[in-house]
Amino acid sequence: MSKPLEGIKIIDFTHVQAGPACTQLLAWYGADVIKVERPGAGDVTRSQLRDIPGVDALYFTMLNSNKRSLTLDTKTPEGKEILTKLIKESDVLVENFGPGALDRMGFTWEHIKELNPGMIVASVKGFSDGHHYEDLKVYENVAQCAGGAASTTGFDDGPPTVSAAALGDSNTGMHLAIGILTALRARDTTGKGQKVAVSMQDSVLNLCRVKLRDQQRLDRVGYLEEYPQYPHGSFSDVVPRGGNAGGGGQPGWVLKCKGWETDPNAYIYFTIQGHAWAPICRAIGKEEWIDDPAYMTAQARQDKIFDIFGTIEEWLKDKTKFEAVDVLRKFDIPCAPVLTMKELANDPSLRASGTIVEVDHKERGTYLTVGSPIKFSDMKPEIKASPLLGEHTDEILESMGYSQQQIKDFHERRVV
Ligand code: CAO
Repeated sequence: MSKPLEGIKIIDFTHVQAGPACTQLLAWYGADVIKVERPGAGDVTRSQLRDIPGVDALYFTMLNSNKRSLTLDTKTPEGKEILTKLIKESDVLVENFGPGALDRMGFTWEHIKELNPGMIVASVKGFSDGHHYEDLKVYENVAQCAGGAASTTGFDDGPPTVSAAALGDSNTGMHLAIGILTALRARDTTGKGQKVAVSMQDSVLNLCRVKLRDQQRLDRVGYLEEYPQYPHGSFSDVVPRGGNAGGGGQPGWVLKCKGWETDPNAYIYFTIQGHAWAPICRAIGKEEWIDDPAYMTAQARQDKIFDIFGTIEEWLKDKTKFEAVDVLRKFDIPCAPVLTMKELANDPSLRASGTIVEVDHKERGTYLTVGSPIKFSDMKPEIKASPLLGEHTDEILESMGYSQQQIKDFHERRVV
């Protein structure tokens, strides 16, 4: 089956998570992604948090599938020459080095544009160009703190908290992928490439959009009715941490189910959707609340919302999280069990849809990874193993016209 991005050649100068997540996505959909790595070392994640000695770590294998690996020391004159040639014959260069590293290597945007006017140069940085922190190096949690996620996550009586979801890394990579595809579409009509830049701070903030909404509401009215602080607690002048409250117009919370005393994940998320009030009352056996003026409107329920959650927890006491959801789904109530990574890894629906996939790797055997979360009616992305360090160096150099002797010399001089 041909893939939509077949024919797009990408120089993948990315490392760690933000950049690799972007190029992996493009590789799944058919782009030829050539991961350029330093000879002998490669992406630092190859050796970070290893579970099998001497074998590429899962951190690497789960973010670099479907790519080819070319080792190249781009600080040597011959390495620069090879990179120059590669730039001339590629469509996109993606990088997430620290600020200024590509320029220091001698490959400024102006120079790349001269070499290949159609080239799209896509970058991830911690902060945007011109930002007063533009010189900072940034990792995931740094971005979550700088982008507003940490100050608004967690509980009111605890410190700012980061999320396990990679809001700074993979999320930024996804934004960059959209930027690259947009620039490719623009090039179809103009013939010209362009520079695409995404900062981790901006990408986190984009996902924290509703918290900026809340800041403005707070500025105007002094309270936020969907937060647990309302109506019994107090508000300062900044958006507080809302615990597990729902972020929209429906109150929600994480509720205990049977076994919570020993199982830290025996919980469901329960949402009190306004128009589902009657079904909720029927589901939990509180029909008398349906027409009770003290309960029948969202406003009336507001000051006793945690008592209502307490009553629902009483009802949940003899039900596992799965049994509870099986009852509640019949009443059309938005809810879900709190699922562990172990449960997700073994979920038959996720296996069937290709969201959790098993991949064969030359050195580690089989491992699990997250496949494409985007589903297409005309394409089923095939998830292939990540490349070994330099696995495709010779074949890539050969295809660029280098002779066997030249390739041998490059190896001897550690250029590749
Ligand atoms: N050949 C020769 N040199 C190479 C090379 C190659 N193939 N690939 C990389 N290098 C060099 C670069 O030229 C650079 O050298 P100089 O600093 O001397 O110019 C160096 O290796 C890489 O520097 P770096 O700043 O990218 O690496 P770091 O480990 O110090 O920092 C990170 C890592 C992630 C903090 C930094 O890259 C960064 O801030 N990136 C932007 C934000 C980002 O993407 N962060 C997300 C990371 S995922 O959590």
